[in-house]
Amino acid sequence: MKSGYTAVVGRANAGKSTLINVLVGEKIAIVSPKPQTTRDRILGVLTEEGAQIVFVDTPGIYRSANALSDMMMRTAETSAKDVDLVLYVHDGHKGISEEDISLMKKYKNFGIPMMIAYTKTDIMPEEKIPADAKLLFEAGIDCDVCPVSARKGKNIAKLKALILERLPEGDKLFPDDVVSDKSEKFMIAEIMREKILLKYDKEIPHGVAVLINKFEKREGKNLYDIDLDIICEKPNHKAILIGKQGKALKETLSFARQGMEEFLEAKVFLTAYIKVRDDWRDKANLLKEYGYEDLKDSL
Ligand SMILES: Nc1nc2c(ncn2[C@@H]2O[C@H](COP(=O)(O)OP(=O)(O)OP(=O)(O)O)[C@@H](O)[C@H]2O)c(=O)[nH]1
Ligand SMILES: [Mg+2]
Repeated sequence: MKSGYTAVVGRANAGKSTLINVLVGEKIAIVSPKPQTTRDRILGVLTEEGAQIVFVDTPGIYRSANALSDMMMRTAETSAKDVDLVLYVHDGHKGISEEDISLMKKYKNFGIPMMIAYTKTDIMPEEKIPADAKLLFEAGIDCDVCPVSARKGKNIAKLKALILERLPEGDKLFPDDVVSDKSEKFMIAEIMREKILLKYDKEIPHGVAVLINKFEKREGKNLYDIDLDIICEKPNHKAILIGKQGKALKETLSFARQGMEEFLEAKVFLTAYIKVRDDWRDKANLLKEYGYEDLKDSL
């Protein structure tokens, strides 16, 4: 059978996690319109008759501003090294800049087979696609460029077939029923963060971490009790998170509870506390406490 690891890399907000969710057919990573949504390396496993692709979702490339984003950039780089294929995701509707080309060249120089998923074709003129493919080729990026729309499901089967062509023959890497290397508890914290990313602006969501204190299924019931802390980095952020008379928080928690219920296919009883930990994104001990550890130390 064909099997192997495919690292999914590219700039922040390009559409990497959305594409993996569509390819795997399940939500393995959260998605938002804001850059730096994915903070960890997350495996998404697609198993089919005679084939298994292990997608490695990575934090998008973005300017580093603190110890957390430094760590995310290291994770993005390390994750793309020990794999069979690099799938570089490019947001087609943004055009192609010098920076895009130099980043693609950097990954190409890793010496691992590379392919480009040119995504978001649903929100751009079709005729731009061949022109951009030519531009890339002329710039020395001579790998396959597969135009796709993760949102509309366009060309996804073709992309999958192209990936499989490039993967080696090998044994199954994960059991058939495994779709991710992350736990349900991890996903619950991520869903909370996703709804905060969707609901609040500017630095607020980027300065939030979610810590699950309790994740328990009630005996004999399809109901989970979930208690969590929403950690923010400044007292005024806490005030914004709560909002006037607690309205913003109430709405966000209700939104998060619905997302958790869909994911768990069960009822959820959610309790959340907001805590301030000054500048936690620059404090090694707090990063560790909130689950952000350097990949090289955790592999
Ligand atoms: N129109 C359109 N939007 C898309 C498509 N794929 C992703 N998006 C949107 O692009 C935004 C970013 O998507 P993500 O999947 O979170 O992007 P990412 O590359 O994982 O981002 P980071 O984790 O921050 O690096 C979201 O608002 C998605 O809904 C697509 O095919 N078409
Ligand atoms: Mg992502």
